[in-house]
Amino acid sequence: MNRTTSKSLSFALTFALSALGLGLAGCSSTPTDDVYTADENTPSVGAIARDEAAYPIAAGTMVPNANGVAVPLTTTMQGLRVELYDMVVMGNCEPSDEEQGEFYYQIDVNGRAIARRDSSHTTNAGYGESIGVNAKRVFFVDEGEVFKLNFGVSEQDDFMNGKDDFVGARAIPLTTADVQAGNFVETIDIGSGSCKVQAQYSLSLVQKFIAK
Ligand SMILES: [Ca+2]
Ligand SMILES: [Ca+2]
Repeated sequence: MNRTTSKSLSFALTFALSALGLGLAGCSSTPTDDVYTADENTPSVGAIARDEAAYPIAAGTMVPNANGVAVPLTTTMQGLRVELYDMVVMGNCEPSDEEQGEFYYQIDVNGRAIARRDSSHTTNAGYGESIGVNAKRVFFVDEGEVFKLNFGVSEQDDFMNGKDDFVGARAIPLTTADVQAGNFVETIDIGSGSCKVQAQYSLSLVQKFIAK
């Protein structure tokens, strides 16, 4: 996984803001969604991964596969779009219902992050409130090829409250057969009881296979 670009970008941004005398101190809402692989950081493959390319894409064009690795598009591959939406807090993982939890997470496809907030960039949300997630990714797979959408969510606690709460994890195996008609949004529970969030995602087809 290559974070060099986002790190250097973040460094450049920090430097620029510091130069302006603004600084980033206390800015806990720094978005860390939209993490890209090395191949997805190249202009042409990146445009496809970000869903900014025009369809249909011709066979032979380098496209991102489910791992975010550039491969030549074959006539049997299909293009999919995974979209992630805000997660709703159903239990704040704190001693009191009145408090807000400090959430961080990683959502990945086949182990490579497509949305991430680390423990130093938590987002605060209480019961019924939303954890902002806004990420989408396009990639190509063959019919029947299984890829896994993985959700991992944690909630941060200070030293008074012991270690962080692990809200939960879900691994969802998907194939092109899981694409539903229309803009169908799937809802899943992560965690349980007083430490639980509800995540939403959609899977849609951006390009059918070229052959047949
Ligand atoms: Ca907690
Ligand atoms: Ca907490």
